[in-house]
Amino acid sequence: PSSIPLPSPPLLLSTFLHPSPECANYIKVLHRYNTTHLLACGTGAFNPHCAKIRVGHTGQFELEEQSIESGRGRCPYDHNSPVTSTLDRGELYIGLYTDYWENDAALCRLNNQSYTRTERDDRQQLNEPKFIGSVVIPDNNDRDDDKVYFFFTERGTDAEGVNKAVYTRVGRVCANDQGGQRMLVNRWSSFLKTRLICSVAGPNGIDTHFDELEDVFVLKTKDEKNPEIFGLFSTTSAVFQGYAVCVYHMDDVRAAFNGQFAHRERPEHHWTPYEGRVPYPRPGSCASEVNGGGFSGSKEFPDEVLRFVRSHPVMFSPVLPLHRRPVLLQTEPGGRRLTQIAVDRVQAQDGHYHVLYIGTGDSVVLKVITIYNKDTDTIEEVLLEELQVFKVPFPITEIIISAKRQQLYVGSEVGVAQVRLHQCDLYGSECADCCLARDPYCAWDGITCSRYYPAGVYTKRRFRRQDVRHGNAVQLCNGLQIDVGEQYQGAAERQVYGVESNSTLLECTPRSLQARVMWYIQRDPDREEVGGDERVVITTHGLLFLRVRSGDAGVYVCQTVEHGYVHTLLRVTLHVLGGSRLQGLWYKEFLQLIGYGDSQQVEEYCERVWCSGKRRRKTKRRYTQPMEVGERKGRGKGDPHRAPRHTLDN
Ligand SMILES: *[C@@H]1O[C@H](CO)[C@@H](O)[C@H](O)[C@H]1NC(C)=O
Ligand SMILES: *[C@@H]1O[C@H](CO)[C@@H](O)[C@H](O)[C@H]1NC(C)=O
Ligand SMILES: CC(=O)N[C@H]1CO[C@H](CO)[C@@H](O)[C@@H]1O
Repeated sequence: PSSIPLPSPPLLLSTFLHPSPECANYIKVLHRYNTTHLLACGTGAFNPHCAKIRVGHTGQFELEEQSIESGRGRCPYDHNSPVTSTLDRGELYIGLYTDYWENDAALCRLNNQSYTRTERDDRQQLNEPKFIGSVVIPDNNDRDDDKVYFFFTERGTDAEGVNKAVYTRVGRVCANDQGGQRMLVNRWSSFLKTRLICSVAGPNGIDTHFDELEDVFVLKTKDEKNPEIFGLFSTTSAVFQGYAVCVYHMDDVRAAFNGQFAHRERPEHHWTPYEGRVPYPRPGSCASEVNGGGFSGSKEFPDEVLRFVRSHPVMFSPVLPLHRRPVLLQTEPGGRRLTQIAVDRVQAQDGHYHVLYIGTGDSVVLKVITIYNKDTDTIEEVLLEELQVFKVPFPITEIIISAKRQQLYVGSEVGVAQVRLHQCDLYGSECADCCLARDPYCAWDGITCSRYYPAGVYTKRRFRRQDVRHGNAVQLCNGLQIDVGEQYQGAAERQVYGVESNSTLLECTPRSLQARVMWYIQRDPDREEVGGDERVVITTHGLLFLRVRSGDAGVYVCQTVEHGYVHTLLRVTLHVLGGSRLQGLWYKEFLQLIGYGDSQQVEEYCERVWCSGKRRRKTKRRYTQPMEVGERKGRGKGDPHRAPRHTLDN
């Protein structure tokens, strides 16, 4: 091909040109190689190739023909084959099946001079792995101590063939590992691995483990030595289907690798901590100044160290997640399949938050925050938005955040979509709506719900109202708009005409499903709550009179209560007309009769009575504006599956 299409995996553009989809060139490895070039490797119809692509200033891509070379060992043959790679200081670190038959799984480093990898056919090192993620993380300021971490799943190796359980692993090597001199030539001399745990405690004391890693996201922080690691897991249990997100801190990862080695006399024995003497330098450590500088490279390590690391690649302690449990859990039967995760760190007025973007099997991206309550040791999930990214349901295969552009790039087999990280104006035009949304990107600036910037980013910022942790709109928004008691500023006024003995609906739909609706009838000077009975029913669409009576006439107030915030949505004046008086009257004549000569009000009345279906659609669209692609759904709280579902009904 004269050009390798972007962006990354899996790419189907060329399927249209080929009779068989397998023969397309799927780009499986794509990295920024240097300031001017990208490195891309594709399956090339079971004939992997790599090439450099020049990136022009104006965004055009040009394949360097002379740079095309074999991609064997750098790209799988089959586009369905799992692969992960990361490029650091010109070196490519990659986990993949290197051969056509997918017998040889390896974690490798490639550069122009050398090729270092895991041992072939060593099931202790890798056993039917599925590669998910990889990242280079420094340990300290000595670059020779940098470690490469690989995230993958593999089968347990207990008693050959009996235990086929899948475990999630984090494995690591020294970035500067050159292998051994006499043994372990071109093989890692520092490869170690341990288990990543993501589980919930069961009522019977048996934990449910989420062992199948689906995706991993490494959130870089200012301290590059301590990124936060987010794992999206599923469970393969026969009785229970679910997903979980667990967060890991580097302290805990390092503690596991600095802990005891696991040891087993024979494959059918249990793992125990290795109690014998551990050789020096400690197996798995790097040849660096920090480690004493006694070895200029791994080729100088004593054979004893290499032999030990070869026979004890597993650590005894697993890595436990933050708070010892998932931050997000989805265990509802028939719930959504979750496929991808990306995380943005957002500074809000009351601290910083992790906004999780979770891709599903049906083209949706869930935007969620999780809030840990130290006092109760509980985690609250708040679903902020549900973004239908593609119109057709396809699994999300990639989510990339651009902090610079404040955009999300979402990939699936059908294409790539660009979605804004936040669209604060969709939360409504009032302070309370903005606060109750609890979106850390958004705050009430006195006029609109708009992007929140921490103090100092822009000078002369107005006071911003935001409360992500509690969504306490009463405290924040009172004084801006007094909405309790007898004052109803901002509430819509409406007239409704009912015909005696016929049914009448006083329409009032809250913006959020979590809000509780209350109805009052004004009986000067007080008001009375409408309780509802067999004749008057409180429905989700409003107050329904099955057979309205003349005594029902009056002023009705529709209020919602959410997080203690009372919001008056509507004041309706209900007029009840005697059935017999209507006979033989044309509606305009009738209105004139009761004193509504005003033509605008007549039109309104017309619309309400005769065109009510149309009108309802108009008001609904305010909550669900179509996106650049697909649609953006409203907000909600708690479990993603109890999220409000505002549907487009036109
Ligand atoms: C980037 O790499 C390409 C391919 O090796 C090379 O031709 C180019 O000169 C490099 N650019 C810079 C700025 O080093
Ligand atoms: C890679 O190595 C080959 C042979 O040793 C050499 O000809 C080539 O210039 C090297 N390429 C780079 C980018 O260093
Ligand atoms: C105006 C109107 O809709 N009137 C109806 C009220 O209900 C009675 C019986 O339920 C109907 O016969 C009327 O047509």
